[in-house]
Amino acid sequence: YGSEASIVQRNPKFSTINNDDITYFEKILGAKKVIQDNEELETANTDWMNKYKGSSKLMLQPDNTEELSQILKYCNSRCLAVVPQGGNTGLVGGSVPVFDEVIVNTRRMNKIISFDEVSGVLVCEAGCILENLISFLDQKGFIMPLDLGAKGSCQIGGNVSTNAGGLRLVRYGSLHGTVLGLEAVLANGDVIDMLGTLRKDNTGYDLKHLFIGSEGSLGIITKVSILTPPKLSAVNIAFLACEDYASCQKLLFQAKRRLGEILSAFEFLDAQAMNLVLHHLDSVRNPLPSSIYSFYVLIETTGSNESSDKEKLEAFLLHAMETGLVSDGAIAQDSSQASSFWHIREGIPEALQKAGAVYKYDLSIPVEKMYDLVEDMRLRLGDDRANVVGYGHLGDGNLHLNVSAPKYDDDILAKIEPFVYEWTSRHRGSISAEHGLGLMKAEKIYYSKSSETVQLMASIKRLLDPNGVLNPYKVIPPSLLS
Ligand code: FAD
Ligand code: 2HG
Ligand code: ZN
Repeated sequence: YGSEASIVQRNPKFSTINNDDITYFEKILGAKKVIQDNEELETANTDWMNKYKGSSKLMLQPDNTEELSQILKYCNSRCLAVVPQGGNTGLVGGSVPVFDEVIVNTRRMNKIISFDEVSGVLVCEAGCILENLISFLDQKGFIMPLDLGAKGSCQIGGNVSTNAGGLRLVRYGSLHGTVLGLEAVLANGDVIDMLGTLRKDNTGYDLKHLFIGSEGSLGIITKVSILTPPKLSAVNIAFLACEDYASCQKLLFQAKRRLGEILSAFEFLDAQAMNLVLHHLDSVRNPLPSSIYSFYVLIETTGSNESSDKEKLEAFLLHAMETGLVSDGAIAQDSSQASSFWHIREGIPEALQKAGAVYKYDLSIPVEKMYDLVEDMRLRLGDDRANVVGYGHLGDGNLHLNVSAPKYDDDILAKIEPFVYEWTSRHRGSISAEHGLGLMKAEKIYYSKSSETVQLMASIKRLLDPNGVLNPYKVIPPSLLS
C-alpha cells in the first residue's frame, strides 16, 4: 500500500466503536444499514487503486438526510471519526478510512427529487450514480454538465465533494459554476439547506462553494441541485495523431478558434498511454494502425446542426493536415465507433491499474510547459522499471502524469517526490487539478497554497467541525488541527 498512511498516526482523541454504539445505530437505522460483514468492509476499506487501505469495522448506509444527521450528531458526541464515502472511485486516498473511522456511505440516498425541463435544473440525492443521472436526463433530452470514466460507480455527491472536472469541463465549466445549490449535514448533525435552484442569488456569502471540492472535510453533502445543458443533436468525434507535443498545442489553439462554440472535449494521450490501453484492454483497437505516433488527440464537437458541424470539423481537420499539425486521423462514422474512440481515452486509468502499481499526479500546468514535466520525469527515472505516461484534459491545462511500476517501491517514489511537486510549484501550477488532496497530498498543500490560506482553511475546518471528526488526516495537514 501507499506510503502516506504509514506516516500518519492515529489521533488518540478518537473513540473506538463499542457494542453500545452498534446498538444505537441499529436502533436508528435498522440492522441492514449497519454493516459489519467482513467482505463488504474489505471492499469499503480499500480504494480503487488498491493503494490505500483502512481497517474500519463499521459502515453505515443511511436512507435519508434525517438518518445521516442522527449518525453525525452521535459520532460527534462520542468523538467517533467518520469517512464520508460515495462510489469510492477517488484517486487520492480520501474515500477510505486511514484507521478505524466509521464509513458513512451514501449509496442508498439515490432518489431523483425533481427536474425542470424549462430551466434544465436537476435536484437529486447525493448517492445518485452519475451514469444513472446521465440516462435519466437522456430520456428528457438533456445531459449532465460533467462526464468521467468512473461514471458507472461514482456518485454525484462524491463528484461535487471532489469538484470533479472530467471530459467536458472545457465546454461546460466546473461544478462551481453548474452546481446551483446543496444540502449538507455538518459534523454536529445540523442540516444546512442551501438547495437553491436559481442561476443568480447574491444574498451574502455563497457558502455552498465551501462544500464543493472540500472532500468531505466540512460536512456531508446530501442533496444537489445542478444545471444541465440540453442534449444537442450533432455530436462528432475525431481521433487524431500528432508527431510532437508542439503540434498538440497548436491544434488546441486552432480548435478553439475554428471549432469555437461547438468544441466539447479536447483530450490527449501519449504513445505510452496508447500502448498500455492496447496491451491491457481486450476490446480496444487502434483506430490509426498504420504507424506509431508520439501523441494522440481526441476532439469532440457538440452542436445543433449535423451538416454544418460536420463541415466545420472536416474543414478544421483538412487545415490541420495541410499545415502538418495532424499526421493521421479518423472521424467516428457511427455511435459505436464514437464510443470506441472514447473508450481509448477513458480506459487509461483501468489499463494502468492492470499494469501494476501506479503513482498518479493530477496537475494543472500552463499548456506550453506541461509535457516538459513528463520528459523530465522520464530522464530522472531513467530505467525500465518505471513507465512514465502522460495524458489528460489538454483543453483545461490538466496533465495526468502517471508512473507505472510492477509494485510500489520506495526508491521509485523517492525519485518522483518531491521533484514533481517542486517542478509544478516552480511553474506556478497546481498539485491537484481535479482529484483533490485526500490523504495523499494533505501535507503537500503548501506547494499550491500560501501558509496564510492554509491557516484560514484550518480555521474554517475548526469552525464547522470543532472535534475534527469528519475525514481526519485528509486535505489539511493534521498537525494544524490537533
Ligand atoms: P468517493 O471516491 O467515494 O469520495 C471522494 C471524496 O469525496 C472523499 O474524500 C470522500 O470522503 C468525499 N465524499 C464522497 N461523497 C461525499 C458526500 N456525499 N459528502 C461529502 N463528501 C463526500 N476525477 C475527475 O475529476 N475527473 C476525471 O476525469 C476522473 N476520471 C476518473 C476515472 C476513473 C476510472 C476513476 C477510477 C476515477 C476518476 N476520477 C476523476 C476520480 C473520481 O472518480 C472522482 O473524484 C469522483 O468525483 C469521486 O466520486 P465518488 O462518488 O466515487 O467519491
Ligand atoms: C482521467 O482523466 C481521470 O482519466 C483519471 O481523471 C486520471 O488516473 C488518472 O491519473
Ligand atoms: Zn482527469
